[in-house]
Amino acid sequence: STYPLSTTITLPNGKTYEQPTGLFINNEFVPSRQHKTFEVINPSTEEEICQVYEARKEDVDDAVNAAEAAFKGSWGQVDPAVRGKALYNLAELLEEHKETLAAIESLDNGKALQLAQGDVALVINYIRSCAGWADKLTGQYIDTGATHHTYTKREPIGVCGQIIPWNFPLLMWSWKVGPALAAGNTTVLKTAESTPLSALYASKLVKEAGIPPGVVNIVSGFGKITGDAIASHPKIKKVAFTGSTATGRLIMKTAADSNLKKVTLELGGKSANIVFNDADVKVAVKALVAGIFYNSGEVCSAGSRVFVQEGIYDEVLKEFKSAAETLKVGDPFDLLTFQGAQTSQMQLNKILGYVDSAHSEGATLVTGGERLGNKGYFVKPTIFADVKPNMKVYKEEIFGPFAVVTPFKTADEVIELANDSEYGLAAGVHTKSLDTATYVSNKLEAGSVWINTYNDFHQMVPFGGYKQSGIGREMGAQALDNYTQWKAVRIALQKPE
Ligand code: TXE
Repeated sequence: STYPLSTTITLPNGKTYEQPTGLFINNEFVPSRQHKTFEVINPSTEEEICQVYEARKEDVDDAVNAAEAAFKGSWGQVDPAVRGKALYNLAELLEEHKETLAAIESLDNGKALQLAQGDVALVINYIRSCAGWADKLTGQYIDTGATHHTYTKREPIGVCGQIIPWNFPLLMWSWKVGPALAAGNTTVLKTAESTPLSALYASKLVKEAGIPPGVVNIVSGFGKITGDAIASHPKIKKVAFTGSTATGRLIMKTAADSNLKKVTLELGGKSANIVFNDADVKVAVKALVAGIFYNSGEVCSAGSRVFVQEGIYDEVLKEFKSAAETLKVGDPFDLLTFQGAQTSQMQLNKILGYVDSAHSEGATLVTGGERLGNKGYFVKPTIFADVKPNMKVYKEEIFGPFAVVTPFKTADEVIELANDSEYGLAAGVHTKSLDTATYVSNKLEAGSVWINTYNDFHQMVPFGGYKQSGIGREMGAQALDNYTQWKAVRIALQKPE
């Protein structure tokens, strides 16, 4: 028996919707060639939501062929304003469907519905922003003297492969699809195996927006099979990846060994969130909470290493503890919930493993440090203090609601501590002094520095990593660099008769 290409799902809020389950190729939902499906789990209940079709190499080939035909057809050639209009239509449709999209995201990922609503708002803003970029990718005239007429133009790269994670499924879809399409590329995107649902639902809107067949193709599937088929594909000219540093490294190797496709990566982090003696404690603690408990700590830029200057160490720790203990953790569909479930059993186990490690290495448990309940992947907001730079929990990305707190004395000392990491994604600085904020942010090796705020995203602000946290920037003007290549044209001039 064949699994249906669409299934009715009843959401925890009682509403129902139609969830597509096929692969999305050429603007149609289709079963995979082998007709294999895999289950999608609700992380709050550990029950199956539905099954979706699993793409294998031959399905990726189908998707790439569709994307290549679409690129050679109208999409890569059309007046860019037409692409802009289609993306604008898509933003409008996402807005119309925002309640359903947020609910799907919450159901599939486990995140609190109020946070999923925030994700969807940024998705809409970002797709709309990309619509505006479509007709603004201009080149330059270069004066090389009267003998030549020389200009540059920005051209799309072609078929892009995009591989995304499970912590912000729809937001990562938008960061990938938006700029790729604005610049005239076509795409084959693989969602994460634990969270395939929102991108499939959004695919219906892609078609409705008037984006032609083959421009966006979505292949649900696993990393080693579907992801590898993308990274190694000879017809894919560029791969964009968000996920772990280990997998990013592998994708870069595969890209090099296949056809040297261009690579952009957004990887892990162990970001420093630094509080100085002169900080407004209330504002700083709010930013510490946003840094590590927002999205259940499943944020690449999570402020997971908290540094507090000695003079207010005890006070900040006390306030941070009490803030963590008053956060509402549990049912994502309760609109008062701040922290929902971790996305998978694997992540839950990983976090609890780090709790054991912190205990055995002698860190001091301040709060949390255990699973909440025994159904669903919930973890109590966790803080360990007196954490030393040689401990595993200080060095490694945990990707959960798990902060490590370390005291420091001087600005130079904390800069050195913060930079002593293979990662360099983000950092936070909390102070009322303009001198401190500027001095420290200039010296931090991080792609984003938030001052008196944290995890504070905007569609026009570029985001990406220093060091082993990545290559390239997403959002803002910089995202278009990932999806365009410069062509230089020189025309030798002869004087007419
Ligand atoms: O990541 P993977 P996982 C970190 C975080 C987390 C850890 C493990 O610390 O605990 O990574 O998570 C696809 N070729 N981050 O195992 O493997 C995979 O199917 C091609 C941080 O889930 O990086 C999924 O679509 N693709 C991060 C995507 O890569 C492959 C977000 C991410 O999975 C592949 C996620 C392969 N060989 C995890 N193997 C962030 N930067 O926000 C896997 N994939």
